Amino acid sequence: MRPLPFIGFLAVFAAATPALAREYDLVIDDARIEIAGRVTDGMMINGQLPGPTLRFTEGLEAVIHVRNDSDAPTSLHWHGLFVPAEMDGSPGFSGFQAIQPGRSFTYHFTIRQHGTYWYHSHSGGQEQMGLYAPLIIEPATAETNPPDRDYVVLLSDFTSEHPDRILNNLKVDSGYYNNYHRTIGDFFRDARTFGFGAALQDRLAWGQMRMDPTDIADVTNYTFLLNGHPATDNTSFLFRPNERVRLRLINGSAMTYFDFRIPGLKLTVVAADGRDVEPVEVDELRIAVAETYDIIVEPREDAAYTIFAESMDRSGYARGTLAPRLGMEAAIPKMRPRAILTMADMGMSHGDASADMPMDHSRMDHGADHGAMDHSQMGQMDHSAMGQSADSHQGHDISSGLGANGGVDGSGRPYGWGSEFPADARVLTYADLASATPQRDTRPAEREIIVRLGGNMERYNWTINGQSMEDAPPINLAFGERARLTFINETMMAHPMHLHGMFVQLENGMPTERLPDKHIVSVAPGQTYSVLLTADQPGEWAFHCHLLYHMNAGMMSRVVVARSDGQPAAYDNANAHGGHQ
Ligand SMILES: [Cu+2]
Repeated sequence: MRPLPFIGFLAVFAAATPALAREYDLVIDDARIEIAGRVTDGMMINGQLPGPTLRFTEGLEAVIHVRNDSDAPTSLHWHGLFVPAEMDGSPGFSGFQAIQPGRSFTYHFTIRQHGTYWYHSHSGGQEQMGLYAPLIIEPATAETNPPDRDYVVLLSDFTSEHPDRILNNLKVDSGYYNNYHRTIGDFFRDARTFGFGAALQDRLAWGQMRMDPTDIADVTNYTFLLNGHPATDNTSFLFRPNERVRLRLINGSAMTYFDFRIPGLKLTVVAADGRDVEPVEVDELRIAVAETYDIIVEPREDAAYTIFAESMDRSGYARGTLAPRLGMEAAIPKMRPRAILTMADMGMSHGDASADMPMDHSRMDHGADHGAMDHSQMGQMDHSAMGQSADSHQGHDISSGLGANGGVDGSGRPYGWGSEFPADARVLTYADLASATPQRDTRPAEREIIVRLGGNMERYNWTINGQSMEDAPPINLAFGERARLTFINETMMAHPMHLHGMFVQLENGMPTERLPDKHIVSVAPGQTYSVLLTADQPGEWAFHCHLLYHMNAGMMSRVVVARSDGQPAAYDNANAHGGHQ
């Protein structure tokens, strides 16, 4: 990455002034960014892409001065952090207002957790333009068995197109970036393999949903970056054989899921979304947009290993190298085929076709009540469902839906979500995650809140419970309330759902006290997942899909947690300590 000259500030690093605070100065500015021969009008933090890594220790005060030298209102949001609501940095929530050009804002809050997090702009498409960076927090007491090496591996997607233009293109034609539309040739191949009737039924069903089975990603044409560098830069991380190396994986992409592996090494996952989990050894993992995973690897050989993150739509990859010496390289794997989704991913049967198409029948009953859904009704959501208890989903065991599903047809083409993984690979699933520390709140949910994830592809509208951001009523929670959120994904895309300010506990089949904390829940296509939530962080919190263009096309709502003293939850940041200067 080579930032072109621009007017602005260089990095300013202030040492901690009060004994127990850590202070940072951040300057946001417009920037011309050139990566791999592509130039864009982007934005940067302290002239860096990604921005500077902020490091804190649990228990200390964070003081972060942000000055906006760019031409646009901006913001920084601390993704996954417990903060007072007015310090969360989401314009329009809890009284926080965007930082205007030429103005400054000081965020300050006590650090109440440790682990791997990141921060990014929550204004328009600025996250795509370059405003994202790692945020690492050390535990208050030293780790008992710290790794020998500790590296941040931040994955992201870079484009030379302006995010407003991308969203506009998608509004005009939701398939604008879908270079993988299936062809009439594919149809005849299906017809030969599955029979003409089955192939036709499948086509008709997709047409009625106004979706496309190859719609794995809405936006393509990205250059994928590892710590801001394209694959050709061979970003390297040094080790000595037999050392334990921690990689803090952060998916700071706007739109891209990655399948991550290091050929020749097992990955021991030790944290998810910043929270420690029981170690689980895998060959690879799929990292959703905005998730973080800490992994430990122990390379034994005096050899290079390729860090390989292929985008889920197989349009490219991010890559780095673990090496004993700089300049070494290992083989770069070939990208694997992308999966074709089937009606089974939606839990739908469609007449005779279900007998012939390569469906996973074990999952049909999983979505039984969706099976009765009229395909033509996709996109028209049940507005009445919100806030009501839906008995059919109560205690829904989602563990079966969290694995790698799908199969391979006679021609070897993978079908179904997650089916690109090799049969002999151990792939992390949500069902593997178990909290390393016992959950403090193990109460059952007092009520269930249904969260239907939907979309209308004719207008590129994405919705929660059938409504876009501007129309959606807030989800109101009483302080201290224990609730179950049940996500019902009625679309063909996975949605990485993010709740600000709190963690949710994913009901993944683990015992209640071992349920993993998550701040991103990637709900696979057509699946229903549920999470538990203790509403103990007062305020008005953003709740949204972390795919940037889904959020900006409506897939956002607000969760309001009343304060314990009965006062309104929303704050006015004119009265907050930070204040505009
Ligand atoms: Cu989404």
